[in-house]
Amino acid sequence: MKVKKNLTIKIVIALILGITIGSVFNMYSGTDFVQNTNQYVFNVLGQIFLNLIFMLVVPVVFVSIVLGVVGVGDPKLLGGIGLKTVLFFLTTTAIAITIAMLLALVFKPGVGQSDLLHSQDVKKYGAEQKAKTADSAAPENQTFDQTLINLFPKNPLQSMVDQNMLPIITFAIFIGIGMIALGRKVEAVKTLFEQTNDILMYIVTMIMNYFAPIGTFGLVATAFTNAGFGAIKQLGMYFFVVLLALAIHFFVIYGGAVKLLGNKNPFWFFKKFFPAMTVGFSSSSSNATLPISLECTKDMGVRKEISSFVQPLGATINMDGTAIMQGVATIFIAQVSGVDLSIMQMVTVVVIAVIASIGTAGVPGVGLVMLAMVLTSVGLDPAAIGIILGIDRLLDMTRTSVNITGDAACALILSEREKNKLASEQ
Ligand code: DAS
Repeated sequence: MKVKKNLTIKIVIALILGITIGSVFNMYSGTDFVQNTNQYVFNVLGQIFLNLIFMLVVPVVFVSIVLGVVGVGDPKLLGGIGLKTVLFFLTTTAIAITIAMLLALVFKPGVGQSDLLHSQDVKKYGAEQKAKTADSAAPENQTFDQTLINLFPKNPLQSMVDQNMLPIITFAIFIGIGMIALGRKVEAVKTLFEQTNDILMYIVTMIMNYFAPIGTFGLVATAFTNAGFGAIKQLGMYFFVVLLALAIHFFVIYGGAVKLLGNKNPFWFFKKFFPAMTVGFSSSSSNATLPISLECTKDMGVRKEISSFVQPLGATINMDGTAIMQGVATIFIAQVSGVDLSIMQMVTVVVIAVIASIGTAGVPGVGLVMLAMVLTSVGLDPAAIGIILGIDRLLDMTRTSVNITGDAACALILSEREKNKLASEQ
C-alpha cells in the first residue's frame, strides 16, 4: 500500500485543530461538557490510534529483528564489503543516538510546568511496572547482573504477552542465528518471516493512512485540553532538539565521513543526493525512495555492485534519523514523567535503538512503533508516545531523508576506497 499523497496535509490540519481546540477547552476544563468531550471523544480517538500502534510492537520487533539478523548474517556480508558496511551502519547509528541524548540532556525539552503527560497516569504506570516486576525490581532499579539475567527469557511467549522487549529481542536474535546456521533447510521459514514482515509493514502504512489524522487530532486535543497552550513550549523544544540533532549528524558526521573517508567534497555529495532527499522527505519511506537513491549514487559514479548491495541493506538496517528521534523522545518522555534515567538505562537505550534500527523496514511511522519498545526497555510508559505522535509526521519526513543519506554516504565511501585499493593493486 502506498502512503496517501495528502496524508501530511491531513495530519498538519489535525495537529493545528487539536492544539487550538484543546487549548480553548483547557480554559473551560472544569465544565462537564469539556470533561465528557475530552474523555469520550478525544481520548477514545487517541487511545484507539495508540492501541493500533501497540498492537504491532511485538510482532514488528520480533519479525524484523529475526530478518535483520538473517540479513546481516548473509554469507555475502561476511566478506570485506559486508563487514565494513555493517560496521559503518552500526557506528553511525550509535553516534546518532548519543548526539541525540546529549542534546536532550542539555536542552531539557521535557522540563516544564505543563502537565503534558497527566502525571498521575505516569505514576500509576510506574507503580504497575514496579508491582509487575517486583521479584526482579523495576528496570530502573535492576542491578547489572539482574539486567543481564533478564535478557534471556525463561518463557519467550510470556515475554511477548508482557511486552517485555529485551528478552523478545534476545529470542529473535537466537531464531535468526538458527536460521543462518540451517540455511536452505529453513528457506520456507525465512520466506514466512519475509511475507509476515510484508503484511506487518502493509498494516503500519494502512494505519498511518487511515487512522493517523483522526488519531493525531484525538491525542493532541487531549494533551492540550489537559495541559493548556503552555505545552506548546515543551513540544516545540522537543521538535527543535530532534531537528538540531538531525542537522548535526547530517552535516558533521555524514559530511565529515564523505570528506575524510571518501575524500569527496561533502557539498558536492549533498547536491548530487538532493533529489533523493526530497523524495524521502515527501514519502517518509526509505523503501519507496530506494530507486531514486540508487539513481543519485549512480550519477555520483558509485560502483553498481556496491550501491545495489549497500543501499537496499541500509534502507532496512540503517536508520540513524530514527535512532535520533528515539534518543530525544526517550529523554523527553523521562523528563516529562519526572524520571531520571541512570547511566545504565541510557546505555540500554543506545543498544536497544541500534538493535531496533537493524530490523525496522523503511515505511512511514515505523520508528514510532519501535519507540514503544525503547521506552518499555527502560520502564517508561509507552503510552507517552501519544504526546509526540501529533508532531511525528513532520519529523518522520526529515529523519527519513537523513536515514537514506547515511546509506548513500556509506556506498560512496566504500566505492571510492575500493576503487583506490583496486587501482593500487593494478
Ligand atoms: N519512515 C521511516 C523510514 O522510511 C523512518 C521512521 O519511521 O522513523 O526510514
